[in-house]
Amino acid sequence: MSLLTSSLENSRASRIAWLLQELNLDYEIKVYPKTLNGVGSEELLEVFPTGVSPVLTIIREGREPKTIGESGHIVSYLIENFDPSGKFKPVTDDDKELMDFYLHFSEASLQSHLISMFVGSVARKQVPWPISIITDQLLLKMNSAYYAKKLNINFKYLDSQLEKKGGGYFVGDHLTGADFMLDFPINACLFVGLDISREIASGDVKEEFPNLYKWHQMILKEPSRLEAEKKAKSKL
Ligand SMILES: N[C@@H](CCC(=O)N[C@@H](CS)C(=O)NCC(=O)O)C(=O)O
Repeated sequence: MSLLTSSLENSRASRIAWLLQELNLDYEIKVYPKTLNGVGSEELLEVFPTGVSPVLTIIREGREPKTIGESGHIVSYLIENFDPSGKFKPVTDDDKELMDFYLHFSEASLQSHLISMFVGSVARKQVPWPISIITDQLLLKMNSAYYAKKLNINFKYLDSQLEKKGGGYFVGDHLTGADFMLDFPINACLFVGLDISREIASGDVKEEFPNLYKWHQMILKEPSRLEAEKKAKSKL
Protein backbone atom coordinates (compact mmCIF):
# COMPACT_ATOMS: atom_id res chain seq x y z
CA MET A 1 0.00 0.00 0.00
CA SER A 2 1.04 3.57 -0.52
CA LEU A 3 0.17 6.19 2.06
CA LEU A 4 0.39 9.62 0.46
CA THR A 5 0.65 12.68 2.61
CA SER A 6 1.70 16.32 2.27
CA SER A 7 3.15 16.25 5.76
CA LEU A 8 4.07 13.73 8.42
CA GLU A 9 4.28 16.01 11.39
CA ASN A 10 1.01 17.26 12.78
CA SER A 11 -0.93 15.44 10.16
CA ARG A 12 -3.98 13.20 9.97
CA ALA A 13 -1.75 10.76 8.05
CA SER A 14 -0.29 9.67 11.40
CA ARG A 15 -3.56 7.94 12.36
CA ILE A 16 -3.49 5.94 9.12
CA ALA A 17 0.19 4.99 9.50
CA TRP A 18 -0.57 3.74 13.02
CA LEU A 19 -3.50 1.61 11.79
CA LEU A 20 -1.48 0.19 8.86
CA GLN A 21 1.19 -0.78 11.35
CA GLU A 22 -1.37 -2.36 13.72
CA LEU A 23 -2.80 -4.38 10.84
CA ASN A 24 0.69 -5.54 9.97
CA LEU A 25 0.26 -4.40 6.37
CA ASP A 26 3.08 -3.78 3.97
CA TYR A 27 3.09 -0.02 3.31
CA GLU A 28 5.30 2.77 2.10
CA ILE A 29 4.92 6.44 2.92
CA LYS A 30 5.27 9.06 0.20
CA VAL A 31 5.60 12.64 1.37
CA TYR A 32 4.40 15.32 -1.05
CA PRO A 33 5.42 18.96 -0.76
CA LYS A 34 2.82 21.52 0.33
CA THR A 35 2.50 23.95 -2.54
CA LEU A 36 -0.81 25.75 -2.21
CA ASN A 37 -0.30 27.62 1.08
CA GLY A 38 -1.44 24.69 3.18
CA VAL A 39 -4.68 24.17 1.29
CA GLY A 40 -3.44 21.19 -0.70
CA SER A 41 -0.66 19.99 -2.89
CA GLU A 42 -0.57 20.11 -6.69
CA GLU A 43 1.09 16.67 -6.77
CA LEU A 44 -1.64 15.27 -4.55
CA LEU A 45 -4.29 16.79 -6.81
CA GLU A 46 -3.01 14.48 -9.51
CA VAL A 47 -3.65 11.41 -7.33
CA PHE A 48 -6.83 12.51 -5.62
CA PRO A 49 -9.14 15.34 -6.74
CA THR A 50 -9.32 17.20 -3.39
CA GLY A 51 -5.53 17.59 -3.13
CA VAL A 52 -5.49 16.98 0.62
CA SER A 53 -3.91 14.21 2.60
CA PRO A 54 -3.99 11.49 3.73
CA VAL A 55 -4.66 9.47 0.59
CA LEU A 56 -4.16 5.72 0.50
CA THR A 57 -3.50 3.63 -2.59
CA ILE A 58 -4.35 -0.01 -2.03
CA ILE A 59 -2.44 -2.45 -4.19
CA ARG A 60 -3.72 -6.03 -4.20
CA GLU A 61 -2.71 -8.83 -6.52
CA GLY A 62 -5.14 -9.42 -9.35
CA ARG A 63 -7.03 -6.17 -8.68
CA GLU A 64 -6.83 -2.64 -10.03
CA PRO A 65 -5.09 -0.30 -7.53
CA LYS A 66 -7.67 1.67 -5.53
CA THR A 67 -7.03 5.18 -4.24
CA ILE A 68 -9.15 6.44 -1.37
CA GLY A 69 -9.30 9.66 0.63
CA GLU A 70 -10.90 11.05 3.85
CA SER A 71 -9.16 9.70 6.90
CA GLY A 72 -12.42 8.49 8.52
CA HIS A 73 -13.29 6.54 5.41
CA ILE A 74 -9.76 5.15 5.15
CA VAL A 75 -9.95 3.93 8.77
CA SER A 76 -13.36 2.25 8.18
CA TYR A 77 -12.20 0.73 4.89
CA LEU A 78 -9.01 -0.73 6.35
CA ILE A 79 -10.80 -2.26 9.34
CA GLU A 80 -13.61 -3.60 7.15
CA ASN A 81 -11.28 -5.16 4.57
CA PHE A 82 -7.96 -5.91 6.29
CA ASP A 83 -8.84 -6.99 9.81
CA PRO A 84 -9.80 -10.66 9.27
CA SER A 85 -9.55 -11.60 12.95
CA GLY A 86 -11.81 -8.68 13.94
CA LYS A 87 -9.15 -7.28 16.28
CA PHE A 88 -10.41 -3.71 15.89
CA LYS A 89 -14.08 -4.42 15.25
CA PRO A 90 -16.62 -3.40 17.89
CA VAL A 91 -18.31 -6.37 19.55
CA THR A 92 -21.95 -5.28 19.91
CA ASP A 93 -24.33 -3.29 17.67
CA ASP A 94 -24.35 -0.49 20.25
CA ASP A 95 -20.55 -0.39 20.21
CA LYS A 96 -20.58 -0.29 16.41
CA GLU A 97 -22.98 2.64 16.49
CA LEU A 98 -20.82 4.44 19.08
CA MET A 99 -17.69 3.87 17.03
CA ASP A 100 -19.38 5.31 13.91
CA PHE A 101 -20.40 8.34 15.97
CA TYR A 102 -16.78 8.98 17.03
CA LEU A 103 -15.53 8.50 13.45
CA HIS A 104 -17.77 11.39 12.37
CA PHE A 105 -17.37 13.45 15.55
CA SER A 106 -13.60 13.54 15.17
CA GLU A 107 -13.57 15.32 11.79
CA ALA A 108 -16.90 17.15 11.92
CA SER A 109 -17.04 18.48 15.46
CA LEU A 110 -13.41 18.60 16.60
CA GLN A 111 -11.20 19.03 13.56
CA SER A 112 -13.36 21.70 11.92
CA HIS A 113 -13.00 24.04 14.92
CA LEU A 114 -9.35 23.11 15.50
CA ILE A 115 -8.56 24.04 11.90
CA SER A 116 -10.40 27.35 12.25
CA MET A 117 -8.25 28.19 15.27
CA PHE A 118 -5.12 27.02 13.48
CA VAL A 119 -5.87 29.20 10.43
CA GLY A 120 -6.45 32.14 12.78
CA SER A 121 -3.11 31.57 14.51
CA VAL A 122 -1.29 31.45 11.16
CA ALA A 123 -3.08 34.59 9.89
CA ARG A 124 -2.25 36.38 13.14
CA LYS A 125 1.48 36.02 12.47
CA GLN A 126 1.15 37.75 9.07
CA VAL A 127 -0.23 41.00 10.49
CA PRO A 128 2.36 43.73 11.19
CA TRP A 129 2.56 45.62 14.47
CA PRO A 130 0.68 47.76 15.62
CA ILE A 131 -2.36 46.54 13.60
CA SER A 132 -1.69 43.12 15.16
CA ILE A 133 -2.78 44.50 18.55
CA ILE A 134 -6.31 44.85 17.18
CA THR A 135 -6.38 41.63 15.09
CA ASP A 136 -4.99 39.61 18.04
CA GLN A 137 -7.82 40.87 20.24
CA LEU A 138 -10.35 40.10 17.52
CA LEU A 139 -9.06 36.54 17.10
CA LEU A 140 -8.97 35.90 20.84
CA LYS A 141 -12.56 37.14 21.11
CA MET A 142 -13.69 34.98 18.16
CA ASN A 143 -12.00 31.94 19.66
CA SER A 144 -13.37 32.44 23.15
CA ALA A 145 -16.88 33.19 21.89
CA TYR A 146 -17.05 30.36 19.38
CA TYR A 147 -14.27 27.93 18.37
CA ALA A 148 -12.52 27.40 21.71
CA LYS A 149 -15.89 27.41 23.47
CA LYS A 150 -17.26 24.67 21.16
CA LEU A 151 -14.05 22.66 21.56
CA ASN A 152 -14.21 22.96 25.32
CA ILE A 153 -17.77 21.57 25.28
CA ASN A 154 -16.83 18.78 22.86
CA PHE A 155 -13.66 17.69 24.67
CA LYS A 156 -15.53 17.79 28.01
CA TYR A 157 -18.15 15.54 26.46
CA LEU A 158 -15.46 13.06 25.34
CA ASP A 159 -13.88 13.23 28.78
CA SER A 160 -17.22 12.41 30.43
CA GLN A 161 -17.75 9.51 28.02
CA LEU A 162 -14.47 7.95 29.19
CA GLU A 163 -15.30 8.68 32.81
CA LYS A 164 -18.67 6.93 32.42
CA LYS A 165 -17.00 3.74 31.20
CA GLY A 166 -14.21 3.87 33.78
CA GLY A 167 -11.42 4.84 31.36
CA GLY A 168 -9.68 2.65 28.81
CA TYR A 169 -10.41 2.85 25.08
CA PHE A 170 -13.28 4.86 23.63
CA VAL A 171 -15.39 1.85 22.64
CA GLY A 172 -15.49 -1.50 24.47
CA ASP A 173 -12.28 -2.93 25.87
CA HIS A 174 -9.99 -2.77 22.84
CA LEU A 175 -8.75 -0.37 20.19
CA THR A 176 -11.34 0.48 17.53
CA GLY A 177 -11.57 3.01 14.69
CA ALA A 178 -12.66 5.57 17.32
CA ASP A 179 -9.22 5.58 18.97
CA PHE A 180 -7.41 5.83 15.62
CA MET A 181 -9.57 8.81 14.61
CA LEU A 182 -9.39 10.60 17.96
CA ASP A 183 -5.62 10.19 18.11
CA PHE A 184 -4.99 13.34 16.07
CA PRO A 185 -7.35 15.87 17.71
CA ILE A 186 -6.55 14.72 21.26
CA ASN A 187 -2.91 13.68 21.11
CA ALA A 188 -1.55 16.10 18.51
CA CYS A 189 -3.86 19.09 19.02
CA LEU A 190 -5.19 19.16 22.58
CA PHE A 191 -2.17 17.91 24.53
CA VAL A 192 0.65 18.89 22.21
CA GLY A 193 -0.64 21.95 20.33
CA LEU A 194 -0.17 24.02 23.47
CA ASP A 195 -1.05 27.44 22.00
CA ILE A 196 -4.45 26.16 20.97
CA SER A 197 -5.06 24.14 24.14
CA ARG A 198 -4.35 27.16 26.34
CA GLU A 199 -7.36 28.82 24.75
CA ILE A 200 -9.57 25.70 24.90
CA ALA A 201 -9.06 24.93 28.59
CA SER A 202 -9.89 27.51 31.19
CA GLY A 203 -7.01 26.27 33.39
CA ASP A 204 -4.60 23.37 33.18
CA VAL A 205 -5.51 21.16 30.22
CA LYS A 206 -4.59 17.93 32.06
CA GLU A 207 -6.77 18.86 35.02
CA GLU A 208 -9.66 20.01 32.89
CA PHE A 209 -9.72 16.78 30.83
CA PRO A 210 -8.28 14.16 33.25
CA ASN A 211 -9.81 11.13 31.52
CA LEU A 212 -8.64 12.27 28.10
CA TYR A 213 -5.21 12.81 29.60
CA LYS A 214 -5.11 9.21 30.91
CA TRP A 215 -6.19 7.97 27.47
CA HIS A 216 -3.51 10.19 25.86
CA GLN A 217 -0.81 8.65 28.08
CA MET A 218 -2.01 5.12 27.34
CA ILE A 219 -2.16 5.69 23.57
CA LEU A 220 1.33 7.22 23.42
CA LYS A 221 2.68 3.87 24.68
CA GLU A 222 0.93 1.70 22.05
CA PRO A 223 3.82 -0.29 20.47
CA SER A 224 2.52 -0.08 16.87
CA ARG A 225 1.97 3.65 17.18
CA LEU A 226 5.57 4.05 18.34
CA GLU A 227 6.73 1.89 15.44
CA ALA A 228 4.71 3.95 12.90
CA GLU A 229 6.13 7.14 14.41
CA LYS A 230 9.66 5.77 14.01
CA LYS A 231 9.00 4.92 10.34
CA ALA A 232 7.50 8.37 9.72
CA LYS A 233 10.50 10.09 11.37
CA SER A 234 12.89 8.22 9.10
CA LYS A 235 11.05 9.89 6.17
CA LEU A 236 11.48 13.46 7.46
N1 LIG B 1 -11.45 15.61 6.31
C1 LIG B 1 -10.20 15.33 5.63
C2 LIG B 1 -9.29 16.52 5.84
C3 LIG B 1 -8.03 16.43 5.02
C4 LIG B 1 -7.09 17.62 5.26
O1 LIG B 1 -7.50 18.80 5.31
N2 LIG B 1 -5.79 17.33 5.35
C5 LIG B 1 -4.78 18.33 5.58
C6 LIG B 1 -3.55 17.72 6.27
S1 LIG B 1 -3.86 16.96 7.78
C7 LIG B 1 -4.23 18.83 4.27
O2 LIG B 1 -3.99 18.06 3.36
N3 LIG B 1 -4.02 20.14 4.19
C8 LIG B 1 -3.42 20.73 3.06
C9 LIG B 1 -1.94 20.55 2.99
O3 LIG B 1 -1.37 19.95 3.93
O4 LIG B 1 -1.35 21.00 2.00
C10 LIG B 1 -9.62 14.01 6.18
O5 LIG B 1 -9.99 13.60 7.28
O6 LIG B 1 -8.84 13.36 5.47
